Amino acid sequence: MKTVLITGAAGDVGTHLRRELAAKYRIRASDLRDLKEKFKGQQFMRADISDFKAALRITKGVDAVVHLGGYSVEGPWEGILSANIIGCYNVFEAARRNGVKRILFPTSNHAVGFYRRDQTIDHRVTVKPDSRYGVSKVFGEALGSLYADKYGMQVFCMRIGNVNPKPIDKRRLSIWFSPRDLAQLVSIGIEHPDIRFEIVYGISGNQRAWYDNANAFRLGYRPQDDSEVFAAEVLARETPGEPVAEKFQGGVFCVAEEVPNPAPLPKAAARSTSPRRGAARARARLRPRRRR
Ligand code: 15L
Repeated sequence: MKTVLITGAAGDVGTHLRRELAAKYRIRASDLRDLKEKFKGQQFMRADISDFKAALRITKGVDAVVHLGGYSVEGPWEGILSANIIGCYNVFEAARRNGVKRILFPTSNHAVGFYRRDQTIDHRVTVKPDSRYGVSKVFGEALGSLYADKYGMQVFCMRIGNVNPKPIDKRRLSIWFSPRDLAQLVSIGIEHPDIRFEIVYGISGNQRAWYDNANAFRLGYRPQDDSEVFAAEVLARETPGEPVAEKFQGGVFCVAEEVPNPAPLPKAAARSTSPRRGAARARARLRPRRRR
């Protein structure tokens, strides 16, 4: 059985993944915070990845790293710099020094969030980040490319949409990623024999997808879920959003200086992160307002 390090293991995505992969891999879970949910047999190592020694400690003796750790939404530059730029570098470099060949990097739809919603994009498009957070994900993709070309590491970048048991709004109908499809794609990233450097989209088989996910399908990904089964329910509660946020795939990340994490679902958190409310907050913060 392979040993897989999951950084950011206490977060929502990390928790879904640990639950889904519990029987398949020996999981080493790492985070700054305590784990909200624990699964039998999973080792926990507390670490702050912005500290290189800590990154060295957690990457020792594993077969693969799923590097979820970091700042997961748009926010202040200092937080993104330390967690997503310095922390990401530390994890790649520590893995290399520890002889870990395979790294799965969950990048984000926000690396390409300034593509319009009427466009279909594949894994080869020029990046168009929609936020400082999106830029940090582009940094991680570029770092992965460097470590693949220069050091022969095997790097699997998943531009993740939104992982949730159900899609939470209209935008997420296009980028929804069910926990079991996440687990399938991550397993491909861990197991596929021919990974050198790949970019795929981390979404379910959504009819409303904005992505041509041919690269994931080529590697064997066969999503089991499609957001369409939730479409009527989701659209019934949707209200018109801010025009710039509505025009681009990245939604409110395209206008806001800060975006709260939309998970967990549904209740208050889902309501408080609707594009309309997020955009209203964003309008108040924007200096100067960007027009497109
Ligand atoms: C992301 O990249 C975030 O990590 C996640 O919290 C969501 O905001 C998601 O994008 C999204 O676009 O819904």
